[in-house]
Amino acid sequence: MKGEILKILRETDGYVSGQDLCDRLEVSRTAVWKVIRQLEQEGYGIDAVRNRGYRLASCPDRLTKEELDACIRGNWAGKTVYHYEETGSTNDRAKELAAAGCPHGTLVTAEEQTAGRGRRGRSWSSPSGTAVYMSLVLRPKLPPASASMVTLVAALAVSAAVKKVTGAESRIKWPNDLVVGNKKICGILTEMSAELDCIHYVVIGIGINTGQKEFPEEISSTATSLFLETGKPVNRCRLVAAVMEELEGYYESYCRAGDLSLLKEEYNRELAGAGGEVRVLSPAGEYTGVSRGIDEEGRLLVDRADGTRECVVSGEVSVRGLYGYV
Ligand code: BT5
Repeated sequence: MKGEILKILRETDGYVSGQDLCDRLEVSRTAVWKVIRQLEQEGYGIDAVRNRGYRLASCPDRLTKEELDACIRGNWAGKTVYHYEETGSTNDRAKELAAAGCPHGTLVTAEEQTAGRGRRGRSWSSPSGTAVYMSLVLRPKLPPASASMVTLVAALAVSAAVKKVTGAESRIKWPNDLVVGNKKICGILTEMSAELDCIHYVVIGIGINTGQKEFPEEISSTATSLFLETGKPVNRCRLVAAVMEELEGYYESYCRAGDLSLLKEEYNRELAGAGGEVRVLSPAGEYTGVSRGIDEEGRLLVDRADGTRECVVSGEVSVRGLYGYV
């Protein structure tokens, strides 16, 4: 009921009468009053005025299930939310839920991760309360080879959501980072469970640096947060909701085409370093070339000095600008 009351308060411009809340939720006045007290204890500012009712004056900067349920308005992405105050990795929780049969679009979020992961065993700095950690379960009806494209779809969605909610212009560093200026604000980790010809599920894990004022020394020269870039605090709940909303649109384009042909142009417009020189670091060796953007399968096209074109598949490769991280 807490979530429903929050939702009504949020959607109402001005006051909602206590009676109105009772009628809509079919509960007693005392029950409503108890929930209002609970919300106040959690840091919500609620104006209560005799004969007028209740009005939401301010929200705490906390992610809670109730807040998320009230903010997320899409058709399927984030319809079911599992929120943890603290967990090892939201990707691990999402994988457990997916293996147990949770629906497409189930979202897992956390206020803090104690074992946040990047790709290939790297770690993701996940302090409490100052960033977004979320993982979404998807069940695409596409062959397993298509799953890596989901990372690019998610990058487009996060970039659009960041722009909408904060005004910040981020760019995509192929395949799974978002950068503002030359520093990373978001990383995406896509994991999958599949058989040879069918995907059981895909989990997209997204970490967005929203409020950090500083970073651990080892990443301080490559990492930044939206707060550091814009000088303004970010409403994390709205950001999560916007990512869900954007993702629905991009994901549907991806599924309709079965590849990125409908999204390629937009992705390439958002791509950092397109037309510039990059260094490709792969297990087979290192080479440089000019980045020409992605093809419809999400591979990065790199023209080498000898005139040959490489189609770089994400996975074992890293791409760096010649003069730094981007
Ligand atoms: C990534 O890996 O960028 C994917 C990160 C995915 C994190 C999310 S949070 C929710 C979900 N649950 C998880 O456990 N993970 C996902 P990769 O490209 O391998 O980059 C990792 C590297 O980024 C590290 O080795 C550091 O150099 C750097 N790094 C670590 N934490 C960072 C942070 N908060 N901001 C910017 N850079 C960071």
